[in-house]
Amino acid sequence: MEVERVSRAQRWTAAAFFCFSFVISGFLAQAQSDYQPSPDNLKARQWFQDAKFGLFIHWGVYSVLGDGEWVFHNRKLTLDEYNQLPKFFDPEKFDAKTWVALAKAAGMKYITITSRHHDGFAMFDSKVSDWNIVKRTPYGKDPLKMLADEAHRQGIKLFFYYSQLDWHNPDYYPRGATSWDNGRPNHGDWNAYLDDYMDGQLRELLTNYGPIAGIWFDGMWDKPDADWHLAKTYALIHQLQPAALIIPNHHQTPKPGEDVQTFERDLPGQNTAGFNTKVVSQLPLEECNTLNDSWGFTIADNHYKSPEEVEQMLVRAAGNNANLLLNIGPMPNGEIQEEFVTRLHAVGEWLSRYGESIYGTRGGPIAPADWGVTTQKTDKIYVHVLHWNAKLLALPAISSTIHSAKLLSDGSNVDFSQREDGVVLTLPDAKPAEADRVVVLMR
Ligand code: H79
Repeated sequence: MEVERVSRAQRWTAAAFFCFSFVISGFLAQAQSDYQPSPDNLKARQWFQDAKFGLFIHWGVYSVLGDGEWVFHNRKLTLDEYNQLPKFFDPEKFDAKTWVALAKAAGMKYITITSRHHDGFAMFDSKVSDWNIVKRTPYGKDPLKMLADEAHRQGIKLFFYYSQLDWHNPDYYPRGATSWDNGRPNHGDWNAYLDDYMDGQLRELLTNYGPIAGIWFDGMWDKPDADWHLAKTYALIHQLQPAALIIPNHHQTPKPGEDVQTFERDLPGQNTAGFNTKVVSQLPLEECNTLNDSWGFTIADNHYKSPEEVEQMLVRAAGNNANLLLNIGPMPNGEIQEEFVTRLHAVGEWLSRYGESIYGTRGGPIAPADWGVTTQKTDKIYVHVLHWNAKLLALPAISSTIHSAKLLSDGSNVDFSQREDGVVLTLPDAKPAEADRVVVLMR
């Protein structure tokens, strides 16, 4: 009898709690449709736009196979096969201090790391499921915790990439465009996947790691027409950390509650990749791209971009009013390969000289073109000459009066003439392997 009464009381408590949380989440969900970013969030957006350059890191149990982060899908592996991978993941060389120091040496202001990719494997200590690094690998530690602590120590911001697409969890059902028969049952609880599993993990990520700069979502394109309970998830994030920026890589126009618009392997609005939207919103913008051709560690990929190519990519992003999030895929032993390290150092060295024309700027007054782009900050317009061989460069009209033109590299004067229909610059010859000739116009 006694037992019965207690359990009835418990049931009532649970029911009341359920109703309460339903009302609260309903309220919060509605709140996102007329989302007003908090003052802290708006400040974070400013910071983000000033930061300009971030390090993207794809690292997971897939790294063991050295064939990219899609290997589970590309080889059509079964769950039983893929479940063996964590046993071989033992990154004894992982050192958070080295990773953070590398990003800083490259002139980067933030790191965005895969907390879990499409394989659903949590690279952090998650209590929501044991499909995680602490429970399943010989390593048994939480690298995201070490990275978060070190990022805070060294003063660099940390974002968590989080895949909404899941090739492992049976509750990711009905499955999406990338599904294959890997041994999952043909049923599952979609609501539980979103509300318990995903939101549960996001709650962990935004509770246990100190201030997190934001969540970078990916994979919604796998089920573009599904109800992703976005309002609820976004409200949860903004409730736990109001300044955290929500950056969704869903390839669609931004939805209520989102803080940054990101473009995969494309400048905003260009859609050379074929899956990005051409709509460019008023939100802060970001382009993500790779330092070689891969996201996750790929042993056969040696198509590394040169430092000059990366510098130009960064400059073109800035000229398009966007950040560059540049990706590396560290090795399964926790080391970052030398080819990445040397290039990142070279870009950092370049930024130590040219950073003034990148950090804290916004897209300039002249439309980006093949010859180059402009950025601007207070009374300065930075003309970035990226691809122009002639002595004279004729720019479109600039509304303000230009008082002087100087080379950023050595402060020497650049001849110019301003007319109603344009500005003509007399350029110095480009030096060998010079990524960018920057002319500073004072208005
Ligand atoms: O994490 C990295 C990649 O693993 C992931 N995003 C970056 C940051 C990524 N997955 N896929 N892609 C990038 C390419 C996109 C492919 C798509 Fe499609 C083409 C998405 C929609 C059309 C193929 C067809 C997949 C879904 C439908």
